[in-house]
Amino acid sequence: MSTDAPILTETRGRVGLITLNRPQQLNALNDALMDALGQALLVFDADEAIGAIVITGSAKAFAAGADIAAMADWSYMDVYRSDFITRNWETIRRVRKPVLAAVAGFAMGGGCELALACDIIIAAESAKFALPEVKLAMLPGAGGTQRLPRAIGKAKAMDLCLSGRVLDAAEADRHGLVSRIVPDARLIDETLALAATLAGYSLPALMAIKESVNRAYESPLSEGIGYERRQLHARFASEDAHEGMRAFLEKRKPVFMHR
Ligand code: CO8
Repeated sequence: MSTDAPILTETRGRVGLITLNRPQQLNALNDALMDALGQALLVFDADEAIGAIVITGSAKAFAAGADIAAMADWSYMDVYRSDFITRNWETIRRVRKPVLAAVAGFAMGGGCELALACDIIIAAESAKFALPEVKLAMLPGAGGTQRLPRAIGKAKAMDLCLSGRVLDAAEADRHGLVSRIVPDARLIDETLALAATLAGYSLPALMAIKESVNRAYESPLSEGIGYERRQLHARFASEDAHEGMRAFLEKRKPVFMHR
């Protein structure tokens, strides 16, 4: 792939790594980038040799939001007819393998929303999260008004969405927006190491856990518990689950066949 492509992809063992690559525009998320990102996610998701996916940006910006220059002249009819956001941003919701965001620098607007759509966010100490759309008289319309309250509660979400203020990594960690904070120099290595650990587990188990946690996010507790129980019962149909339990009892490392 050429180095002026909007994203770069590579594999590290069983981990697929996607790097957003518009550094001059602080990785502003235009259609070309979001189309390419969706495509890369689907390719890694379908690849038997990949168990987890990492999305990252540059040292200065994970992504500074949707591309304001691209959007400035669009009309209602343009975005309605083209199904803006739904058409390509939501591809990430179809990915069944774990997706980790490695965030350094700005994660603003759509950049913050992209991170929120990932399963795990690892933040560098430099990470800065904000939903500043209100300052443009827009709204966080790529999932921000829905995922942020579920992630950090209504009070904080209202504060951030209505004020557009910036949350530093420490505050983001305190409120449960991110999974953990690491020094900037360790961001990629630590995220890849975590992704490699996940990718070493049984893939069907990872997918069932991801589906179940997402169900908790989207349904009442009683429905979520019922769904989780069915997923648990289904684990007993998995060769890997029996291998995992046998290996524990035999005090050895399990050998997973991803079945
Ligand atoms: N879109 C397009 N270009 C951008 C964007 C963006 N979101 N962010 C930065 N850039 C460009 C700048 O225009 C600048 O370009 P140039 O060098 O040609 O002037 C270059 O990137 C570097 O940016 P700055 O000079 O501004 O860098 P600073 O370090 O001074 O500031 C900031 C960094 C604070 C991140 C600043 O760039 C900024 O405020 N950016 C905009 C942040 C923002 O408002 N994001 C939200 C966008 S709207 C959105 O994401 C909505 C998604 C939801 C669905 C869509 C509905 C709107």
